[in-house]
Amino acid sequence: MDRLDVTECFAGIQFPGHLHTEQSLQYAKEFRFKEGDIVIATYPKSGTTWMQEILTLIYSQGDPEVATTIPNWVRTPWLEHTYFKETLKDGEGPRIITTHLPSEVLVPALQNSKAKVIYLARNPKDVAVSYYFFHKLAKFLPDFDSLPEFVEHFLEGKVHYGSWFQHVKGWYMQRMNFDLFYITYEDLHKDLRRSLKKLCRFLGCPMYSKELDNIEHHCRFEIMSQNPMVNCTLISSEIMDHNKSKFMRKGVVGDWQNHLKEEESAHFDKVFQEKMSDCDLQFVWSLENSEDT
Ligand code: PPS
Repeated sequence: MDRLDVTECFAGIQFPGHLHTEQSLQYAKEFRFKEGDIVIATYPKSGTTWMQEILTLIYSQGDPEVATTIPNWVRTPWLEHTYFKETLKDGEGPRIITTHLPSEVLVPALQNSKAKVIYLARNPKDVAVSYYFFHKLAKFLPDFDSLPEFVEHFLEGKVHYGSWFQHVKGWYMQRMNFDLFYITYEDLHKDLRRSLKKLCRFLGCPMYSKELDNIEHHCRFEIMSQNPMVNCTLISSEIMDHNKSKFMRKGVVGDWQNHLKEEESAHFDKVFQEKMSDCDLQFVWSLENSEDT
């Protein structure tokens, strides 16, 4: 069942019909989390795959065996996907569950659970650019003629998985209600070692420095982009056209500067200020001057 051209609407949000059905989304909404479950929650293109790899490596104490032999969608399955039920395993370690669902869908299930949530956010200009190129690669996402056209839809929240603004604010606001660790893609870039230590502390996983060295090494972009278990090259060209773009595309902070014109960036800033005015979140837009907004 490919359903590449189908759009599934759930909780007022559009999802690709490929791997998402009314039933799979409802199952996700009512999922019974267990104590010890770890949930990676992200808006698309925020570094989800990076976090999946980091958690895999934390729970293998830096040994790359699992990360290089088991696809990431098996070891850290997506809660809302049709295959989730069959894929989620009760293994020796904690169950690592990934989701792009917005907080409003999952809060009822999570607030009565003892699951730990890691929310990873990324500056929205880089998210938008990465997401645009992903639309070229992924045949289960709609076509857009140009980046400005896509950015307009993105700013209005009229893209699959909904509004970036609502997603980030919605999850961030839940940090008082359950065990939630908020971190950004840019934090991982700026100081991976420090971010790993903070994550390990949150997860209650003491780590030797040699193990941290190994985790740092194996989750580098250069290594991950060559790993078929995460770089999506195992996915057939009927579902992803690997000639159009790469899943592990650039992996940098500030690539938007190569794609958005000055006036497009200024318009983006204006919408960002308006939509984020009720929130104290800061974002790093480039690492050259580490300018926070
Ligand atoms: S998805 O489809 O939502 O699961 O995509 P997601 O994994 O969230 O985001 C993909 C972007 O993350 C980049 N990425 C990395 N950057 C730096 N280091 C590492 N190790 C890494 N792994 C993934 C990936 O390249 C995508 O960003 P862009 O900007 O398109 O390169």
